[in-house]
Amino acid sequence: MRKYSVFAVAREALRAHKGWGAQWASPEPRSSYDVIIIGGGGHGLGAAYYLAKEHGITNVAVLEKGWIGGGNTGRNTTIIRSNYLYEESMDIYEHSLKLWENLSQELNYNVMYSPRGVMMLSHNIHDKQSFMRHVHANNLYGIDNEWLTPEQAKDFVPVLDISKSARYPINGAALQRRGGTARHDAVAWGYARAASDRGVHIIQNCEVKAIRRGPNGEVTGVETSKGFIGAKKIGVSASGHNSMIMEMADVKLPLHSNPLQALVSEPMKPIFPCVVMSNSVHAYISQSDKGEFVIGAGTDQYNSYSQTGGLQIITHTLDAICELFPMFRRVKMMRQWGGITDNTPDRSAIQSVTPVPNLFVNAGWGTGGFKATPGSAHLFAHLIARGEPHRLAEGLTLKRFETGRLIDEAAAAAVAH
Ligand code: FAD
Ligand code: PYC
Repeated sequence: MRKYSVFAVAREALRAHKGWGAQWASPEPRSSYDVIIIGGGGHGLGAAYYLAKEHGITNVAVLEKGWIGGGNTGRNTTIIRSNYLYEESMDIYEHSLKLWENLSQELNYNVMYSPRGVMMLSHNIHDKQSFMRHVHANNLYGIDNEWLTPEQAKDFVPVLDISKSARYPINGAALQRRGGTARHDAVAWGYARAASDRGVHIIQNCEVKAIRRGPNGEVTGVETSKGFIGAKKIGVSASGHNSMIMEMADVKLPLHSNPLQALVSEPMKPIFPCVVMSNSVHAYISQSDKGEFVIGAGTDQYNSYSQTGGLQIITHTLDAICELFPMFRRVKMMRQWGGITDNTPDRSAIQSVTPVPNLFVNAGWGTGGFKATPGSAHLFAHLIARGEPHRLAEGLTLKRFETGRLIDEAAAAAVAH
């Protein structure tokens, strides 16, 4: 396998041509804004779009230290689903899934949302009990999720080996048919263009280095690589780096950052109709519209801000894929890359006011925040505009770490992260 980073190439392209998305980027920032959002990923750009569209707040800047969508938004494996166990999770992920269903029309930009189904393989009685619990919880909450026998699973994914002699035999599967995939960087570009059309400034190559505070502790602006920019309100949405940025305002968050990797194969003819995940074996795979198999690896167990990850993690993942799908053994892998996830102790996100007046945070989406992008952005905009959480995000505030009422969405990524 060749270790080759598309991001190195992209960085060069950015330097040479002022970056992807340059057509929507504002060249220089104003001296101050009503709202600054730190982080030009899907969540930050989406929040800016909804601030403008739903709250009439257009004097907004999104500050991005690199190029928009160059963080986890452009590095993930694009799995979209809402089959979570707890109400706090189901609320926001189902809200998000509903927004995905109409997002291309909403933004007039094809985000290639493809509800091709997300199937979770069960290999043993523990898996089965756990997935059945999810199926029942989801159905009671009005969310689609169904249990399939091995034969029904094979009908849906003909290349599945359901023989008893398989290395990891399958005793059934849970299927969310409305789940699926989307084109990740299109989401950033779609929100960027739509936000820009409404007057939002998108400022790339603008790293936030410090948060300035006024006499009552309230935020007054940020020191950046392009100088000081004033702000009445600041929303921090810088996945992987949130704890570092919040420390600039003396707020300590319960987060740790870990690398997470993915890889894609050479393109093949269409053969794989949906997303298949196996928690017990830790492997998941789908096929992109270009024909590449998209494969996600596990999280490195050590904390790091490096966007690479350990080689042994991906070789383990490929072992698992080859055991589950022996027919893929001779497929060549083309590219590998990593992102940095920020993770909470209960594997659920944080969307919250903070002890610092007019400073808001959207963090802790860990290995599963791509699917949350529209929902999170929509509810984060509400939080920033109104100063209080939306009903659907009430469970995600920092309060739970004071009271100890954690959510414990243990299988948050549906694979063993
Ligand atoms: P990002 O896109 O990371 O945006 C944050 C931005 O903040 C970055 O662009 C960064 O450059 C910028 N920034 C950081 N520091 C500063 C600063 N000081 N100043 C200015 N800007 C700054 N989720 C799923 O739901 N499904 C999946 O299948 C899935 N697979 C994944 C696979 C991998 C390999 C990885 C890494 C993640 C995966 N995720 C998945 C998680 C998902 O990618 C993230 O949760 C989500 O993309 C976070 O989006 P975001 O907009 O918050 O962050
Ligand atoms: O959230 O489904 C998910 C996921 C799978 C791999 C990474 N995230």
